[in-house]
Amino acid sequence: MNNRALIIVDLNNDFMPGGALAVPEADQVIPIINDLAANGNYAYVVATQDWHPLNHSSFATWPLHCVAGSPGAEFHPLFDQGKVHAIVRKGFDTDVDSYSGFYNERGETNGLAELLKARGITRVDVVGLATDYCVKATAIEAATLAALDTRVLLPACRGVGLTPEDVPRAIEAMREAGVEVMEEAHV
Ligand code: VGL
Ligand code: ZN
Repeated sequence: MNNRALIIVDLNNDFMPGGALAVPEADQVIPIINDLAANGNYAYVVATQDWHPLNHSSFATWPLHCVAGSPGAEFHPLFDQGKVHAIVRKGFDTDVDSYSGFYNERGETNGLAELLKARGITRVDVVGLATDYCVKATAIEAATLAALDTRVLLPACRGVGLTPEDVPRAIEAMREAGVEVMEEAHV
């Protein structure tokens, strides 16, 4: 039985080159992710979407980004949503952020675990942006809180990399949480 889902993290315009919180080379993951979503290997495809109110607490840390309803919060136009079954928004509560697609920083669900459970999903591949923030948090919670067999496909991820150690540290943290970190995306 195919019980694997693809979780596509935060392909919002604001994380793309030229966006408010641009992740280097972020647009390079889009064709890879389009191919993964279309390849028939996944029983379920879900995309998370960073989605903040104008007065969100995240803007103490980060530049204004992914403001709900703004063009920067929309997905990149080349991201093919035709194969996406569900979209899970996160970070919409003013006073609490949610790097993870699963639970916010108060532990409240965004609904992702419930969607996957309802579909009988036991394994997930996590891809998208950013390796050192939302991909990391989503993959770790997938492997731990949601108890899913979790892989991260690195060629389909890009990191913010505020310091050069951030992405390698994120990879190490994911591995320590039981995530299988894959160097290739041909899976
Ligand atoms: C993210 C910083 C702020 C991410 C979201 O998607 O990794 N990073 N909001
Ligand atoms: Zn955000």
